[in-house]
Amino acid sequence: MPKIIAAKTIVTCPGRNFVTLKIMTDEGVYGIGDATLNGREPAVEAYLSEHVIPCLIGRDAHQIEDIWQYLYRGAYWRRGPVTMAAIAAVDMALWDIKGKIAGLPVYQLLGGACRTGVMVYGHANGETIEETLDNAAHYAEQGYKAIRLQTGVPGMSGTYGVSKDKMFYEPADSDLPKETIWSTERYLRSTPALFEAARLRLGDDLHLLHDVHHRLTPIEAGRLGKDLEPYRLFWMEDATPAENQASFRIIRQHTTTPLAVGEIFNSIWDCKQLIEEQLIDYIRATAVHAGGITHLKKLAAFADLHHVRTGCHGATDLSPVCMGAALHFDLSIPNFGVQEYMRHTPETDAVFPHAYTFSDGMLHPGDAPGLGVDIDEDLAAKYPYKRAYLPIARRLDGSMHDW
Ligand code: EZ4
Ligand code: CO
Repeated sequence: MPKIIAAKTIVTCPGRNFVTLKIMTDEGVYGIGDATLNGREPAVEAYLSEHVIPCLIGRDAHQIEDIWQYLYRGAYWRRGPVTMAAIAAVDMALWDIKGKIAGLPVYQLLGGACRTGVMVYGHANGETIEETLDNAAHYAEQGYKAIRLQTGVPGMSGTYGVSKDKMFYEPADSDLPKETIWSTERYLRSTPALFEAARLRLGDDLHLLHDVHHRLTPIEAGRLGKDLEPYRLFWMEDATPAENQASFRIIRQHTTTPLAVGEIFNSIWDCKQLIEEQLIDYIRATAVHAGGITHLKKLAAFADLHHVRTGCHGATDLSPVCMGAALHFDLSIPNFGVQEYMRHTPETDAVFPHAYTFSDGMLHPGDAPGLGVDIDEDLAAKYPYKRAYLPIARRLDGSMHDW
């Protein structure tokens, strides 16, 4: 058996913060896992160093499920993003090790490929509709088959999803949370016009997506979904905060626009009702924030029984290690829907050399043994941690809203 002899965390900031766990075995094979929790990176780093790594030493690295159960049940305090990101990092690293020892890419261990590649969606955005659609056309030229559209709400600076740099979007850009303003009325008025113009200019073949980013009440979301129906969206994402799963019944009663939710979920229990009652169409839980490949596999199997497909979160705060894990998972499950793909900067790609490649609107994890993603520790050490927080949003009267 490959015995775990050491493990360590690596924190680096090649443009943004990433926490990576590296597990070493007595056979000389190591594995890596992503443990990045945007804006709370040191909390997961401490959880791993203080509470997880000491428990791993001496264990059989092949016992992925048992180690998962040990960390989940053994903590007594179950779930939560910090705990689940830490467990996820261990899980990814162990799949990486198993793949390297077997000489197989992880997707082969998960049952093999169900498709030739993983359809991804890119992010097109702009302050104006015209600018957003210029960007979308640029994505279409690069071969993307699915594009998320976000545009500035007139009269509101700092709209979610709109970035100054057209190819890279990094919302965690401030030492303390930046304050933005929000008006539901203005947003509900301006958004349908974006999709009307998009269909006119981009045609009917592209999949179009939109992220509401937790801003609406259920009845407001029902209204937006209805207004967007003529433009046949692939999905409307995070229409309302989802702590109250039953609230999605209201949205469902009012619109046939497909619904996606779950990038902040950390276990199957966050979406049990959403899936069981078929209140959503796509579940967006990710490997890093929802307990790794092992837990996502269970979640996806449960979702498959209820006609729910996957759409893993893939923003830049999920490291290339998580992207690698997601692609092996996406390739191997029957009910894959789409994978979010926000490209990392060249600095980040250099710190995390990887086997996954993009072509014709699809990503493929590659055939390197394990996850096919590595970390250049010398380069990582050149970029020390820098505190960076996501913004907050306030309504026009100054009260707090959901960002
Ligand atoms: O705001 O990843 O769909 N993507 C998103 C992202 C999230 C960030 C938060 O860490 O909603 O932009
Ligand atoms: Co989102």
